[in-house]
Amino acid sequence: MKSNPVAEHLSQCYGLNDANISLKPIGNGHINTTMLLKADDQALVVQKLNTDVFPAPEKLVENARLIEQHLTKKNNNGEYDLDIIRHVPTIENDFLVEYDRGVWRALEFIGGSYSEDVVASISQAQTAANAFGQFALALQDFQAEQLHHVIPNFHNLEMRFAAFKKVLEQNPLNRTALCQDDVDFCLAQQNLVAELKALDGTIPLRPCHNDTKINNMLFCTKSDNAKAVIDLDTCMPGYWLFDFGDMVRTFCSPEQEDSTNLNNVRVREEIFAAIVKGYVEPLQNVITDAEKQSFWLGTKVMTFMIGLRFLTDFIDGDNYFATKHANHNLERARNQFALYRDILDKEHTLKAILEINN
Ligand code: ADP
Ligand code: GN1
Ligand code: MG
Repeated sequence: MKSNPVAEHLSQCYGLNDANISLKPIGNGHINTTMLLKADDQALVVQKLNTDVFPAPEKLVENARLIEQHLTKKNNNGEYDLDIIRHVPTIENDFLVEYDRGVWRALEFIGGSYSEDVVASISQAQTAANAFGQFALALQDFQAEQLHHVIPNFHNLEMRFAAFKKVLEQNPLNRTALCQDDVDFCLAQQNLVAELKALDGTIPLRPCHNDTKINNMLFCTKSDNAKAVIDLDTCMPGYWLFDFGDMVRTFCSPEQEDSTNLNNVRVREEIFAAIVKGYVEPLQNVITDAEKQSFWLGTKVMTFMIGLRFLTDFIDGDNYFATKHANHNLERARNQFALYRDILDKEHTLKAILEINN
């Protein structure tokens, strides 16, 4: 079967037998274009990197490979049990391929696995949170200063507000008229900036994953155990509250991140409890009390901040996140704000689960 030119080119670059090539999209990532390249019994995950988001792809690959090497050492010492996402070089020993005005990289395909967009059960939440905890523990002694800041200020809420206000001023497509209530709601949450800043110096900077969405975890098809933490592109120094908060944001709601069924967007408290239990267990000997206390702020900040980023992108004309239809980013933003509101409503319960005194 003759395949498309991209598939042919990539299979040549990576030395795949190009007899029966196929190239099919996999996953629901918002940034890169992720495809499964198959040839006979070989398979590679190939990704066209979004160079607007990652303008220096070679730095992104350097970062991910450093982490890969660190995790491999841990694995060899019996200190890390999960599979490790590994970059695959071309036959010329390059890690990036420029083709058709895009930049591609290849990763080993982790077979016998699946990812989820919505957490299906309490045990699944605990399993995934525990795996992200194991990942955090394994990176604890990784010198995070070695990492390039591939996206500077990634979780800097003050900078995210500045970007939002700039877009509001420009209002390039006059979309603010469609979302004035959402805009006002966001502007009323600016107190979170000071709350977050107040933590500086009170909790350690850690090597963080920074994108602990449920679909950045691979589960084993046979056992349903966690198989691999994936999407290491935003690993940078940060606070563990970011990773905790992003898990809450993406594990707790029974609805997809872009669901418009806002009546059902809510925090499932039992899932929240499972995240706390799963994540803290591997970190119990290293996590500080202040860090654990900061998880409440992480819960609020991460859910709100991604909503703010979706709304910013909507007003800006959908230039950052991949969208599937008009208003997709607005729908995502409203979904995240509904979740954030429910988090605020459940403050007492969620803090009690975190064992924070009110
Ligand atoms: P993005 O940066 O666009 O989010 P990801 O690296 O998260 O891209 O990949 C998107 C999806 O592709 C994942 O959610 C997962 O379903 C699938 N995937 C990615 N890498 C692998 C891999 N090495 N093996 C198997 N599936 C993978
Ligand atoms: C993006 O790449 P993906 O889909 O795993 C985004 C995250 C957001 C997330 C929202 C590099 O993650 O920061 O939280 O969408 N990644 C980048 O779903 O911006
Ligand atoms: Mg991803």
